Amino acid sequence: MKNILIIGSTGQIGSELTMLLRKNYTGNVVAGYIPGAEPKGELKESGPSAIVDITNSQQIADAVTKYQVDTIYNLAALLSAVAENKPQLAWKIGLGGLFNTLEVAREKNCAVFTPSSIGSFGPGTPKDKTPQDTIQRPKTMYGVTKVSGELLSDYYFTRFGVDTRSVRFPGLISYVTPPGGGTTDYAVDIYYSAAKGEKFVCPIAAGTYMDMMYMPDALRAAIEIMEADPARLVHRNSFNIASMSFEPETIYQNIRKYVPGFEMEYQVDPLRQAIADSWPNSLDDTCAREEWDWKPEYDLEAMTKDMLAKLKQRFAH
Ligand code: AKB
Repeated sequence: MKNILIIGSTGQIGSELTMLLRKNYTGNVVAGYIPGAEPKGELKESGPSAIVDITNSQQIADAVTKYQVDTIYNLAALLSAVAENKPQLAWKIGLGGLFNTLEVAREKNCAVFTPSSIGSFGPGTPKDKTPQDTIQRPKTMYGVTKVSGELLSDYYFTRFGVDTRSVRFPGLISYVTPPGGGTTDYAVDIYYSAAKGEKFVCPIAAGTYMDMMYMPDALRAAIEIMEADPARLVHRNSFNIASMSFEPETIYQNIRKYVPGFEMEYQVDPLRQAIADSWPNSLDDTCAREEWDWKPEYDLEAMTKDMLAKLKQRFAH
């Protein structure tokens, strides 16, 4: 049995991860949320929830004590493009919030999962098959918070023994909760346009490769890393994970196999394009495969079939 707190439970990852954790574990799985982003429907009905603003350490501590939490999933963050427009807030949530979470975890003996990202790398990083351990000098505030978060999480493990673990997520694609303000969001939006029968306006230039992943694989990674045998872990914060790398033309042509008349034009967003250009084309996830048996299940083809089927079903009603 585990008692789990998810901070940011109503976001893109949290809304699905909370439900999966409730299926997998018998203990309390507490949906932490901020006012204005309350859980709704099944997420609200299927388990306990609590107001937990990550910038308020007392609220984190109160939820941990009340529900005897032993594991925290810290999913609070501003995505890359939004963080670039609000760098002070991005730091406050990303790093201030992580510090609050780690302090509560240290005092109350909790394990902590905090996602990092392909955004933790920068233009000086090897672009193809980016190694696990390499140059991390990002140029965005999102990247700065992610690489600092990796360091802080490793520090709390080595200095205080807090069981911190993490993966570097690629762009995550899902039909459930849309992302907000990321650089990789186009790879979600394109499916919505195709399923609705609309033309897609792509904000990322042709030829821009980025790593992407279907949400079921990402959720499994978040759970499996926390279940991994600690004796096998050489790394902790954070593991490269990967399943597919593509550029806009590849995903467009893949969707056209199922939606033949689908149209796309380019209107490149300079902010998102500059961020994308500073990120790797593809990551090498050998360490995750060796240290905790990571293996993705979905490739582009399988993801496209599932995304279009689920979205067409939704828009048919
Ligand atoms: C973003 O685009 O900001 C995120 C990420 C890759 O971390 N999806």
